[in-house]
Amino acid sequence: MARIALVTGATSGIGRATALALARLGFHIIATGRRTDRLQELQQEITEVPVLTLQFDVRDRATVNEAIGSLPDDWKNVEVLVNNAGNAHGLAPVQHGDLDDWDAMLDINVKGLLYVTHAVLPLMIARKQGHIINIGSIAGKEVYANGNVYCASKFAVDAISKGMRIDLVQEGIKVSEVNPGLVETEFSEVRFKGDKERAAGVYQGYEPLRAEDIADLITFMVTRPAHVNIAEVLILPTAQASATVLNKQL
Ligand code: NDP
Ligand code: 8X3
Repeated sequence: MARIALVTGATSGIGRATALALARLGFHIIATGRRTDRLQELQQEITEVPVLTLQFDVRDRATVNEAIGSLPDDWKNVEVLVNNAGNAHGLAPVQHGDLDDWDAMLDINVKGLLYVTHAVLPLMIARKQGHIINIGSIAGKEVYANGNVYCASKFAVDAISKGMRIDLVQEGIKVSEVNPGLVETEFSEVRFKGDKERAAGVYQGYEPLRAEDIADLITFMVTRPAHVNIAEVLILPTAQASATVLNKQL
């Protein structure tokens, strides 16, 4: 039987690299995101295994359920779910916070992850097998200045991951959490609302992680024997010691 992996946020960065890496392992890929053109590009790039794309916004509960519910029978046995879709929106002190940014981060990073998981779980529970990998962050371990709500969303991912691991242990389902430090993706461009120069500055003066580094870690996690679960990993660039301590050489 085909092994199936579903990756949210596969149109960019960590999710895209993870979809490519899991395809190289032989997983049939369900790639999701909002940008249809990017999903199609990814589908064309992966030639070694079948790829099914689902376009939905993780904030929209009905659409999430409809999309997962629409999976053809031979795509329903999702073995690996990578809950990756998410972003930071803004970087401002709480007294100057933008309410739309707050809604976006809590709705996408927290509720979106829950909606997708809720839709996929029955398929895993029926088989008493599965592996859920949640992408948290160092921001879910340490709060930094102006990170307030983004950090809260990632602290929530940390709590939800721990809770899922407890609740799903009797179902034979592995739950893992990957907490990256600084990874050069479109993340900062989204955070700074398209300001490419400001976004590029985040990654100057040191070597940040690449999306492929996170995909490598996920490859390692999903290739462990059935009795081994890598529950939680903090993965940083060598130049990063904490959320705020960085060896920048500018
Ligand atoms: P990118 O901006 O490159 O990718 C974000 C992905 O999330 C895109 O594929 C995007 O797809 C998807 N996404 C965003 N909003 C939605 C939505 N409402 N519905 C569906 N999909 C959505 O950033 P990264 O690859 O860096 O981020 C991936 C994850 O890694 C996030 O959870 C982020 O918080 C986390 N992370 C990132 C770090 C970094 O330094 N880059 C460090 C630690 C954690 P589309 O726009 O097509 O919908
Ligand atoms: C992304 C890393 O440090 O910008 O979660 O929050 S950071």
